[in-house]
Amino acid sequence: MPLQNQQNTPLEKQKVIFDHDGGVDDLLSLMLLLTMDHIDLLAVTVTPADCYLSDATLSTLKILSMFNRSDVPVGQGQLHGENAFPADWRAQPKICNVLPDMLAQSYDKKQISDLSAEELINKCLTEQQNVSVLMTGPCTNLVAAFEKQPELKSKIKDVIWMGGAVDVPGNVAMYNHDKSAEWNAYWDPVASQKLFASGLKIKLIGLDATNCLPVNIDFLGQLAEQKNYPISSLACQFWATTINTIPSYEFTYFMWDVLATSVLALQNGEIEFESVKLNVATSEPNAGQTYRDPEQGFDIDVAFNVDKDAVLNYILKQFRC
Ligand code: AGV
Ligand code: CA
Repeated sequence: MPLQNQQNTPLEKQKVIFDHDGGVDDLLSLMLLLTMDHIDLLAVTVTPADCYLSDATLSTLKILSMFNRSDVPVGQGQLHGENAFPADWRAQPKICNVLPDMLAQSYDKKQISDLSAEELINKCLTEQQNVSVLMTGPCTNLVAAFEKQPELKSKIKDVIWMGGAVDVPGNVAMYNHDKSAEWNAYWDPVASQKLFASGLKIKLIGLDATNCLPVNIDFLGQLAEQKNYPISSLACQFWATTINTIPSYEFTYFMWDVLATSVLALQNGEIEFESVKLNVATSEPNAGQTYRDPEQGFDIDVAFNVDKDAVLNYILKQFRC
């Protein structure tokens, strides 16, 4: 049944293109997105950043099948940013594909589009309007898409991006870096800068917002209590694979992407945004840093305050399926 508003006329669903980079929390984000009744998912595209493309594609296909969404095309990104993710991080989500529920899950390879990620994004934008783009990895695919067809920018309602760190330290620890950048922004700093300069309406969910949501055992305990719901059980297992990185700060796994995904549903002040003039550095020692630049910066809506309990309760509710 279509959603209804109070006048009983059908309410249009929010159209979304989801670009992710295959990490454990990217996969959890796809699951969360697929639980949202008010979302019309047009396509999923993969950035080969914090993952290997084949693993991330397989996980994506299996999760879509689990939710009976064999209609959603999957676009494989072939573009690579300047600063590769550590290989052991890229390999980490492989484990998701061999958890029993994922091993047993059938999938349909025919969902893989012949188009590249950026071409698939542009195809969707050509056919639709008022589209939200959710990105939980680097922004390379979207930037390539609008560089090819700038006229399609007008079809984008907003861009929700997990990326950046404004008033808090970053999470990049490299020999030629001063630790001021977040990884998604650092992977392809030039694309990050182009995204900010694009004129698109950008909602940035950076480390300022995500730092309050480390993966937490109490929360996993609550999720485990509802493990009779298959999706709660699987989500619990996915998060369990991230837990051996606790407790050192650099290696703590946060609910980065899941928070960004929640923005599509929690729009009553649970996640507070502030407009800030921001820019992106493109060379060392601070490549990818998203810094305040009152003179030449671009207006970006940055998430700062998060009602953590509201987010966690929302996730618990959605995963009861
Ligand atoms: O910087 C956060 C982004 C998110 O999109 N990613 C992981 C999330 O999917 C990179 C990242 C930062 N620290 C990490 C990361 C870690 N300890 N393990 C894996 N990836
Ligand atoms: Ca990610």
